[in-house]
Amino acid sequence: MKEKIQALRAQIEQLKAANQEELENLRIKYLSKKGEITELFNDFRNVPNEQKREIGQLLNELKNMAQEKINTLRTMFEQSQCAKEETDLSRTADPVALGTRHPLSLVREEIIDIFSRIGFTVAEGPEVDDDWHVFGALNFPPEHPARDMQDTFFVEKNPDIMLRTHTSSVQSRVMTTQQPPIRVLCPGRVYRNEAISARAHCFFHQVEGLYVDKNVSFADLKQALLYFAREMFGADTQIRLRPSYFPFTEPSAEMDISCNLCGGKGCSFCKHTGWVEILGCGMVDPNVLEACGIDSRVYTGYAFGMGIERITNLKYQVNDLRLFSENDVRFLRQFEHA
Ligand code: 2NM
Repeated sequence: MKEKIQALRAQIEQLKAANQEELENLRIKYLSKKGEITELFNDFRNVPNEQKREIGQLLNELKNMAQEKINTLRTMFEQSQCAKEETDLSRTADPVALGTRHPLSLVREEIIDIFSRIGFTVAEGPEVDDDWHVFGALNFPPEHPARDMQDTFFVEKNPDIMLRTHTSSVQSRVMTTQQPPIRVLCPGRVYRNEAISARAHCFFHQVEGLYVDKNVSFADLKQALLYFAREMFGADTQIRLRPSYFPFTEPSAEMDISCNLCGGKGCSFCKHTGWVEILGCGMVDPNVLEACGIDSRVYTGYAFGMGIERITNLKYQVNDLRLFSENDVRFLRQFEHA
């Protein structure tokens, strides 16, 4: 009996289990109803009385020791199991894929940024407006072709309510509610009734600028636009102004910049002229100032307007307008770091 107990002790001291199943088998082998240690307890009856005290003690020690050994092994397994399953709260989070800014938003913000550095603030207004704010106040005669059904979207066939065709409608609003000095930038979406193609869309985006004060001259306009062109397209950029016509300005001009792709040498983008058109501008027609309640004998002003799509095309060579409204993520993701 004593030898058996010694042998079991030695065995149990060396016990190892590779997994919880093996451990359970060991428990069964030694401690279950038919286990080796339990069997020894059954044999205990046959131990002579004078040895019962000593053997009993050894047996109890053996049982406790086996129990302890199995318990330690079990906690070991449970702890490593926990490490596998439990959420590690100290781990850094999985990166969340961020959206990207739309190229038109990037360019709009850049334009606003550049003009805000020379004192312009932003004004916004409704996309649905009335005839007076879109055309009447801006010196568009009643028969002007821009008012035609073919160019303007009217709301519910009402000839007085329409989708704005330019953001100057916001500027007529500003001029009727504020007295000079006025220096505003009006970014926004405008609508024109056109068939959709690579070069035309039924809506696009504009930024228009307006400066009204005493002694505002064409030279001020030219200098502001030169500053803008160089901030936007680089310090080497040249500008030129060509006479033009707009109902709300007199005189009017269109501005070209030296082609920013070939540097003015001539390429297919500038059709080998070295110049590309980027905006329209002029001195605000006195009729516009008067219509809005500004004294044209005291104040003069300049105004300009540009298409954000056009500027974006020049900056990023996006030459199909449809890309801007299709939301193809392969296109949009290219502006992730712009
Ligand atoms: C352009 C070209 C020329 C313009 C005029 C006005 C206003 F409200 F003062 F009359 N705002 N914007 C203007 C002038 C816009 O866009 C090509």
